[in-house]
Amino acid sequence: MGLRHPERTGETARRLRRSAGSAGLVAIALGLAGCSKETEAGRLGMPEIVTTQGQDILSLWQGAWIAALATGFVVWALIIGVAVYFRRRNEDEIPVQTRYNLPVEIFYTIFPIIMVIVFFSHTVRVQNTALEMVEDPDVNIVVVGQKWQWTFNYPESVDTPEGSNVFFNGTGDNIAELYLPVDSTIEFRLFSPDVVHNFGVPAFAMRMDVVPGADNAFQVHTTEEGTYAGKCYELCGTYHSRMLFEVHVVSQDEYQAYLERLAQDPDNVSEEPVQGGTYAEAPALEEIEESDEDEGEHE
Ligand SMILES: [Cu+2]
Repeated sequence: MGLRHPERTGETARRLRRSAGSAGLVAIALGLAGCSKETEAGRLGMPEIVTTQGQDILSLWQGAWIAALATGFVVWALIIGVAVYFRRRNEDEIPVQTRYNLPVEIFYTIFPIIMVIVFFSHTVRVQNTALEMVEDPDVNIVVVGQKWQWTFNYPESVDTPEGSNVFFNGTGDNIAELYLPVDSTIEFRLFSPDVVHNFGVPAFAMRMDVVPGADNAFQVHTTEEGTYAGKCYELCGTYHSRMLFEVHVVSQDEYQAYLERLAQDPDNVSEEPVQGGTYAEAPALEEIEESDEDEGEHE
């Protein structure tokens, strides 16, 4: 072991840059290899996604992790590498004193800004695709989030003397169930008569605020049958934790059978979607028709 002369640190710095670069490449390669959508580890903790909109969101999630890990590996390599390569090797040695290094300063200002722009643009792109709405979805669901459960309305879905809307009213003891046909585009119109809730299904990778007085809506295209958990994603109050529900994505026949089963009890049937609170005076269907007229805003 000889003395480390200051003029030899240029070579060391080059070695350091090379190792940091290869650590980053290894991280990206590992990330790409491990990120299938088949396993939970590959999905980086996300559940299996059963909507087309959710697939884009899952890809964004995986891409963001790969980019963050690659950045992490480069940063960790630099932190550890610098500590090892530039450690004091001799009592008499004074290391090279670097300051006002303009290229380095420009690099660490510009590069993070570029990274933020890239992350931001991908997020906006995916958000816009996920929130795209088609003119006439296969199924309209009027969702009501109220303290402390959900009501799911299926407007114009049955033909009985009591009306054409069937609904399921969830309670703390009997959590709400939502039936949806598979391979269909579903539109959720969200209403709240009291406080801000948030309607979301992890397996759809979609959720949205349910705001009193606001006409929020989104669509999903279901791709796989199954039973999935749903919840309120907004800390809405005392019994927020009770706002669980269950989503059944079923075949077209099972979906029709469920609606008919629901309609057998006149307590589950009404003329208009039931919304409770102030919405009792403003039927949801009118709002759906109104917002269909100015659908252009969504495009
Ligand atoms: Cu809630």
